[in-house]
Amino acid sequence: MTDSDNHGYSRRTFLSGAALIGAGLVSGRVQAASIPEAAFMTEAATQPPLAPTSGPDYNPVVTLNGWTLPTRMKGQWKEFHLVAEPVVREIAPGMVAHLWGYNGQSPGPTLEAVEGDFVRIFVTNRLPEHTTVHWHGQLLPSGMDGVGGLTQPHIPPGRTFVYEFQLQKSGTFMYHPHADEMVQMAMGMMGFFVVHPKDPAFRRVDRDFVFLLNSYDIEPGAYVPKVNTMTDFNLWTWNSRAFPGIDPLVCGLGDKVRVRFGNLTMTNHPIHMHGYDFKVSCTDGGWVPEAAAWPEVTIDCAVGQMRAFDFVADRPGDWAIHCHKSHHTMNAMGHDVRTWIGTDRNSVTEKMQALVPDYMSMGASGMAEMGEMEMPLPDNTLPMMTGWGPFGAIEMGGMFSVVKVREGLGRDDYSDPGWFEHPEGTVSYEWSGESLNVDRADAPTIDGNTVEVQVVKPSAAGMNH
Ligand SMILES: [Cu+2]
Repeated sequence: MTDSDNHGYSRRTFLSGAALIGAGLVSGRVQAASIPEAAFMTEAATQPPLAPTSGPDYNPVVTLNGWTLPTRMKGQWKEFHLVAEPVVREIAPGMVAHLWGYNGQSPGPTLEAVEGDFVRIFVTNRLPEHTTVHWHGQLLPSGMDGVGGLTQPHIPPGRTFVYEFQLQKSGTFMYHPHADEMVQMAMGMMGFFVVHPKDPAFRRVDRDFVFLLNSYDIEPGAYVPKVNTMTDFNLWTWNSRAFPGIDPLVCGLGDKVRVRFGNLTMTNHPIHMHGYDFKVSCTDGGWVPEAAAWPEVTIDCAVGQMRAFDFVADRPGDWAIHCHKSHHTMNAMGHDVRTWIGTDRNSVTEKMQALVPDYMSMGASGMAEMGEMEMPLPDNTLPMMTGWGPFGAIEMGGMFSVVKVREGLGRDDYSDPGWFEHPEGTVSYEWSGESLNVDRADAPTIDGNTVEVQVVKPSAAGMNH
């Protein structure tokens, strides 16, 4: 039995009837007779893009460490079913967080549709408190805007609400609660919403990556975010993942590539990509006309904004992409630690170790050693900086990933190709020729003494944990 049989008239009749009454929104309620099954995702791995099965062709997006929600057509309506619920999200291998999200993950699944589509979105609330969903950036009837108390009653726990509207334009959007917003967003409730152009050729790219910038404050060893934190978060994430848990952005050589992101944290993020310049092509307000798209290598994304940039992946390599705030490429750390650079702490360390065998002094020559050492950490905690590359410790965390541009990839191949094999003679190398005296007669002094920089590297023999 088809859906239209349920209602005793054919889909064709319904479509022409809807055309007669205009938008078809009135008859929408009659059609919403059954709730589509909700799909759930249990994995944090990037899922293959979901190609359209009806309507105009489009190039589906790839949600980093996420997925796209399957839809059901019912007459002219494209139906989605979001379930707001507590979820367990792996932030990176070695750490999971107890968050709130949608359909098994935080962020929720990406919603994809086409300009002109009539969308009907069922939202079931399985949270312990009420919620709503706001469709950030969409042009829609005021009563579908999802602001609890202002445009609709809140959705109580255990109940389902329906949102119906026609997508007025293509572009880059997101969704998030507008109910107990500070708590619900601090707990991870958000998702991406991409509306593809009706014309499949319009601003088309070969690979289209999306992610949300989010942040959490989870004490080392804990599982639930502190929801009252205003700015001093300790986990800076893309799609609720921190490096090295963020999948690479895999691109075929010569592909047209788009990277889209939205910011639902409490501060701005200058997103910087190495190896290329790119054009800012889309904001949350719509497409930037091609002639006006300005070139950048870093694009700042303010709170509540969305940005997309385009480039042609014509330079093979492993290219870093990251937030340029250096604290946002760190995992959990204390921010009130003293600076010890340039000090000699050896005598203090010896005395301290006599009292506290585990005492360790670090930082006298910088903090790079933190990226190399294996310090005991509380359970369920990520190291402050971590990750190994082909040349050693990458010394990053948080909002960091790698754009991997390779020759000869299959069109839909997003699997990690491994590390880049650099052509001979193209990697920075150590000078092995004639040495130069780098000592300076005018080296800086403190109280008349030359500043001595002691290099203290942790090792099994030389340093106690
Ligand atoms: Cu940042």
